[in-house]
Amino acid sequence: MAQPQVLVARAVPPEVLSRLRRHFAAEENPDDTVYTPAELVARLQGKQGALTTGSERIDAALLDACPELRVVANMAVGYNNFDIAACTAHGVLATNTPDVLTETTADFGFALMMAAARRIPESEHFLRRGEWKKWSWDMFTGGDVHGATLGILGMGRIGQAIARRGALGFGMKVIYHNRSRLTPELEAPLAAHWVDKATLLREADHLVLVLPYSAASHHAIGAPELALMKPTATLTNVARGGIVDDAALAAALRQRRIAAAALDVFEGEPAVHPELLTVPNIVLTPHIASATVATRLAMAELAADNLIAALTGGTPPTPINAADLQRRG
Ligand code: 8YV
Repeated sequence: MAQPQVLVARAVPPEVLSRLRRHFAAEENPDDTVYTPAELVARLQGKQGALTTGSERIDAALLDACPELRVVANMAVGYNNFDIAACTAHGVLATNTPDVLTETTADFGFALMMAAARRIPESEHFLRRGEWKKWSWDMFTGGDVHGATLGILGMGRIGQAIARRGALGFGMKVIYHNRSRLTPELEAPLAAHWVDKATLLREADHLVLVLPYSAASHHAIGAPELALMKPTATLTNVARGGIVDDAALAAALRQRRIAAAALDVFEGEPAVHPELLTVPNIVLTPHIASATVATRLAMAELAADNLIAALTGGTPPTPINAADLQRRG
């Protein structure tokens, strides 16, 4: 029987590619080109599966044009690049890569928050520019992290992992806002308190965003929300671009409405709002919160596990819409 055909839409670790080649006729992308929607449609012709990343949008128009597609395996936990309702309507299974990146992403979120609070990149730039001529008592004084109030917007797996670092490692008070409250068993070891969003904004010394992007979370942090925050507070986003209104954030940082920010994700990335590039009190990284060698490999392996299982009669380990597909019949 002919092997299923799949598109590996972006470059992945070579060992994962070798594994995929054992199961599939796999079209690769060794140059790691980001395909336009039209190129993606063209390359998906005759393919039953695709391994995608956040840069490939899978929507109704693409699915209409690729009728043989049966599974899209995202190498990411976030899947706002997928129209899940459209996938289900087209009978396409969508999968993602939860859990394997939780602790790595939490490490990075915490590191970004600390870098913003303690002004690490800002002071490093000053040193590299040769501006360090003498020590002064208030040179690059920032805000303490230990003992401060950590605010988390979006208390899923990664939010809880960041809360653990804050509560258990740094003696922070943890408050959070989420659609649903954690169970008392999950809240208790962190002494975490659910608060409404306005209270979270008002009380957090360090606010970290870890919620999924959707129409509902678009610009969840804009000028009105920034206006509620303490002038000494920091804001960190390791979730998705578009959750923060980048123009409003740049203005708030310039006016010192808040002390500092740290962003790993941007509206319209890889483009970055030009104002963010010129404010000093911000840490900017190119969407690398999950980027350790071990975790990127684990993500690619899990995406491959999903693709292989879906197209060879197995049970994909981390489906997104399997129950919806079953209901659809
Ligand atoms: C990915 C991420 O690196 O998993 C996610 O949701 O944001 C990152 O870990 C990125 O989306 C590439 O697919």
